Amino acid sequence: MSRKLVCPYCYQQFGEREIWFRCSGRPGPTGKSCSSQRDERLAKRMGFTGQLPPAFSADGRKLSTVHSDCRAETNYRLCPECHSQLPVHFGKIENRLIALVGAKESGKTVFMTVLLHELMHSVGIRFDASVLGADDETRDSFRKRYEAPLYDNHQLAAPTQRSTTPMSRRPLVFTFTARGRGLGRPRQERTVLSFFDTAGEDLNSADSVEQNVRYLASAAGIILLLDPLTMRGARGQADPDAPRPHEQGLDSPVSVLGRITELLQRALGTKPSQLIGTPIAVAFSKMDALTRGLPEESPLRRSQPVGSRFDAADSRDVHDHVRALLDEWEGSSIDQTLRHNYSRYRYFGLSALGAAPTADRRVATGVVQPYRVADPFLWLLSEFGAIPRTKG
Ligand SMILES: Nc1nc2c(ncn2[C@@H]2O[C@H](COP(=O)(O)OP(=O)(O)O)[C@@H](O)[C@H]2O)c(=O)[nH]1
Ligand SMILES: [Mg+2]
Ligand SMILES: [Zn+2]
Ligand SMILES: [Zn+2]
Repeated sequence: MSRKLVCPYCYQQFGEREIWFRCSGRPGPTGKSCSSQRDERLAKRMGFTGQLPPAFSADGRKLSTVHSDCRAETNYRLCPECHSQLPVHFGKIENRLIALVGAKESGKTVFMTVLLHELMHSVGIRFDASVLGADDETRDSFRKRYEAPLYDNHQLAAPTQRSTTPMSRRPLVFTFTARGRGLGRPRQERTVLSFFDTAGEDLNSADSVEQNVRYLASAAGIILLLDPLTMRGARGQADPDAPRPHEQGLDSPVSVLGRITELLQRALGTKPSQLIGTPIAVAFSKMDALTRGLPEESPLRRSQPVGSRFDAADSRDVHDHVRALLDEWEGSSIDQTLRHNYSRYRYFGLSALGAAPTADRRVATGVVQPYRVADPFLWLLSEFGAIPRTKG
């Protein structure tokens, strides 16, 4: 059995047996220890140039092995491709990568920050789940570069730069652990989350398309974030006070979806007659700018679900409502594209900030008040059976 695993850092697929190890660097039984050096592979692929004990291949199905040079035991397991250290129990537990994609300025960075913050706090409590950064770099960089600026300084990050340097290509990797939906004994379901904070235009330039293709092809689920304020029909209905995205240079949701669909078909080798099987959550961001124009009874004005199961009926209501809105927003071709190319898709409407930011990119009220920000993610998890859902 050579089950295909996917590295959450470089998205390369490999069999469990192929997993590498890194020497612990501690002295072995004879007192000999290996010295640290730069790992060229890690430097090239992930931009990490620090000194580390040597990497070597061994039987990757084992959780630990002995390094033949120093005879010391090690349990640092590595991706054979990029030499990143793999999360604990990698290969022994389900690893489901969730890919987040969307055009530039669609709200990906803010969404990812608020989603993870919510998962670590209120949504985590709701599902009795825990979310942890899988490595030091993720823990450090999430806190410093994403969470603190938004939650402590109430400042939105500058637009994500195109990932030209390898370091900025390193995704943030988290493990999400919750009690699964299994019929018998409750079991812990673990999901590895890998967020590659793409700059939207990366999906255009040829050099970075390759990593994006692997990212999409390896994903167990996709969250596609679309900015309704870039749609002509929706702009007319938006709050006059809400800052509008600049009109030039931004891709319309229809063309973003079209390009993602092509990339996916190519990456997965989908035949013309086949539908793409990867579940895709099509989420409209910045809904705070449109709420006032929605009818009173709109499910997007309801308070968000709070139960300890994914609310399937509520999600259906939102899906149907958004589909109806697409007609008004002049986005019917989005629905056509999804219907003709995907076997599982679901619409969402959400707001990561809960209100429009100020013109100088600050959180208007000083408090981040997300609305339905976790719904797309919870839907995907419920599709995988990793969290329970209500009968809907
Ligand atoms: N009204 C509103 N605007 C938002 C929200 N989230 C993001 N934005 C706006 O969208 C801009 C781009 O967001 P960002 O996350 O940097 O987009 P990215 O380029 O896709 O990573 C931000 O500077 C905000 O002005 C939201 O929840 N509501
Ligand atoms: Mg960004
Ligand atoms: Zn890797
Ligand atoms: Zn060694």
